[in-house]
Amino acid sequence: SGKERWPRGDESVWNDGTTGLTKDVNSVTKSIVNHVGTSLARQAYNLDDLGAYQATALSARDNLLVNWNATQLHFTRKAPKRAYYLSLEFLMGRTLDNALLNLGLRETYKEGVEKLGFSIEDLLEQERDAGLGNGGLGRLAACYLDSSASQELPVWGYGLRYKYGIFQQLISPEGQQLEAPDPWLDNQNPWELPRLDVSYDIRFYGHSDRSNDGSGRASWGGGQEVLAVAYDVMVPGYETKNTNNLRLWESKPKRGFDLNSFNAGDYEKAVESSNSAAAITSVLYPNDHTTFGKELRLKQQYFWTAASLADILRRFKNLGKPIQEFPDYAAIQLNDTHPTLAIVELMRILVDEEDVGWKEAWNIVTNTFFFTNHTVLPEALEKWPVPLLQHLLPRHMQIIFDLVRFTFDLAVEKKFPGDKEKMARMSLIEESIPQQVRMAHLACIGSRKVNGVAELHSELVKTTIMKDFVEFYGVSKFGNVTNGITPRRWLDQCNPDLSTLISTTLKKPAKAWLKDLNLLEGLLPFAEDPKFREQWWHIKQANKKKLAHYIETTLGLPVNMDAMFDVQIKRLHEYKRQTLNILGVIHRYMALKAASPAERKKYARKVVFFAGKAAPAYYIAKLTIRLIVNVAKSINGDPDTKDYLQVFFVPDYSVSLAEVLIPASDISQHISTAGTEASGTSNMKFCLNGGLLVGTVDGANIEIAEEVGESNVFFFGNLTPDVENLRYQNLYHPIPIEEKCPELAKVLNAVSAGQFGDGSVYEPLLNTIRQGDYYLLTDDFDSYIEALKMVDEAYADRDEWIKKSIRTTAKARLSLLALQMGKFSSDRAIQDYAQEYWNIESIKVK
Ligand code: B1H
Repeated sequence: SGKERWPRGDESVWNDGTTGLTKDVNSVTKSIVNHVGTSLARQAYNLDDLGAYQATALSARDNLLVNWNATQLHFTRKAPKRAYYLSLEFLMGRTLDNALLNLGLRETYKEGVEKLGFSIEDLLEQERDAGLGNGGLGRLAACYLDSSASQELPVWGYGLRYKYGIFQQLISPEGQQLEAPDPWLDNQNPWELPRLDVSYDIRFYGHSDRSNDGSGRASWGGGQEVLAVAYDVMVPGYETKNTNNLRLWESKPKRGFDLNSFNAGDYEKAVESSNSAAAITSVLYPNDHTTFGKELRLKQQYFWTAASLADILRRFKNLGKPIQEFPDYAAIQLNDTHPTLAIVELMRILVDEEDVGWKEAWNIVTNTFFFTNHTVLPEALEKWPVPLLQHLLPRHMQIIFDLVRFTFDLAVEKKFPGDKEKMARMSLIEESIPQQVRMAHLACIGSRKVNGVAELHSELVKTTIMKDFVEFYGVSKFGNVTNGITPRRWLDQCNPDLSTLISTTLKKPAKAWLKDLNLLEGLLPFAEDPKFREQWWHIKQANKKKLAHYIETTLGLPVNMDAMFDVQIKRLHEYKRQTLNILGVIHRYMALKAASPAERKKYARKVVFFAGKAAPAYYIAKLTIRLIVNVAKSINGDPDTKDYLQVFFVPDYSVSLAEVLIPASDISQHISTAGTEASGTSNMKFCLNGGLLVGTVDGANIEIAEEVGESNVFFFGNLTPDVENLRYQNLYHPIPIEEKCPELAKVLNAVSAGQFGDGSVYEPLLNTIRQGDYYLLTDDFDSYIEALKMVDEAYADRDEWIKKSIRTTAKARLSLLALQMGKFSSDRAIQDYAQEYWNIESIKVK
């Protein structure tokens, strides 16, 4: 038949040779020792924690590999419809602890490692974070991978293997953010498998020649070719054999170096082009919510989408089905507009290479893709200059123009005859100089469905950036999938003591709640049990101590343990309003300073924590960091107030740091200007760990309050429908700040006057508030201070506070849907996508 039979040789010999899982302590220690000697070529007598971590990781990896292989084989045989999650960011954090937990081997490895003379906690600390993302969008992708595998869904992730992830943040003595590279691969990465056998040629530049047969086809040639090489990362499900795959692409020069130049004796030029090939995946762009129109970023986007699509198509073609059935076997989710070129690339392949007619090709495309929008902020909406696209991807630019002329514009003209303004608003091309391609419009017209990430946000998508498209397509194309978080990492792993308390209290089969967060509701009656409350409080105290210890060892400062811990951790951005928080801190400090020692005793004791990175070119955000650091310096050094107020800026925020900060929080801040934060996901993580929220009526805060109860969320501030008017007022009819918000005016004047170091440094930041006040600090300051007062009062009643905390955890789950998952679990979110969007089903690997 010409087909080879697999396996070669004797099948029983093959099966016999397959290494089994390490199931007991004995096999764990054996496998670790074996890896120390063979994989690491080291010996017991000089093995440090790093070496022991590496050997342990390799041993755990062997287990993952067995499951991963079984899953890939099973899925290949069953050939189900699969979903592909295309994301430029996967913010995975550390892997070892998660792998052991999901394999059900955490206790076994703990014991094994101890027998070898190490502590598992120390080894876990050796691992570097995989920081391949900026913030919420990238972490969401990581949570979705965990949930997909845990629910035995055939979902693969596709991304880029950046050599350098999100930069390391340092803080200078003056309080300025400095950026250092993050060489996360320097110590080897045991969690990836290089697949040198899986690679694709990716073309850039060159020329596109249209055929003159009227078919619309063209051939694209010349230019530069770069090699995409696959690296696979295993994604284990929780308590299941199913282990999915995250495929990350690395760019490599196609032929080592340019032989022509080499032979001509120009060695420098010969390696130049190989350097430029390697540069494509060398670094993650550290901006979130702004687009810069840089050629290298566009190269990343095309390189990644083209390699991923080629891989997906090759897998489909192995099934031997007609190309028209592609959408029955593949659903492709676009994580924001970053992978939008995939739509154009699939058109190109179908039309130019697969001989599919234009109309039919468009039909296949629009049944394959799904698009998630993550922000309505105008500065974040991607646009690419036409000349740049034309130069880098000449064929794709032709296809986009053809879509405009032959497909989209015709349909719009037919639906809204003569409405030139609407045509212009909806066009894929913005008529600026130079012209620009609007990626959100392209993503919308090329997708089956478009969704936002929380109810309010999805409404805003429909009424603002996609308004015309809702009229055109009808509203059913536009949906909502509220974000979720994985409870495995964000409770069981990061807060093991609370996890144990919950498990022993619920008395269900051990940890059943980790797969069905609705079970947490069983905690509600225990809020009335004083003994349980005492345990709950003790665990929070212990977590606060861990954070305090971290602060003492990294910043060298003692932390007041007898205080409320107030946390704001997220990317630095004006819309997230860290500035409002620090100005509120100054306000509190000034009040404490003015109070007599007796009066001071009435204040709640408080420690305020900030953490987060600013985009390196975001001047105002960096100034905010500088203000926070210097305010912290002044306040922490003031003996009058130090028992009542401390402030810390914790440098180099990361997934691992979040795992320390979140379980330690009593209250956290989610205080974006209404209508600006699409969802937020840390808000859910805090609640799950029994932390209360102070926040604006924005993003997922709203749905969280619906679940945990309005009395457990401290809301303040203006509402979304009023924002536009207030902005207009602030810009065109400003009221002097002394009149509008005297308390805030006092604070700004104190900063200007140099109470926290040279005031002139902060003028540009203060002026954003004094002039224009786009993010409405002057409108929300008074109600913010009022909300914080309510927090103080609530915290003063310890028993009531603990009840609120317990209820918040218990209700961080309630489902509005008939699904057996907590609303804020990413398990629920992924089920929404699987059922309402992708149309895929679970398959259990036996
Ligand atoms: C979110 C981004 C984002 N929205 C551009 N948009 C980026 C945009 O590198 N870029 O070009 C990177 C990131 N990130 C966040 O997504 C939202 O602000 C959060 O509210 C939301 O929770 C999160 C996940 O949906």
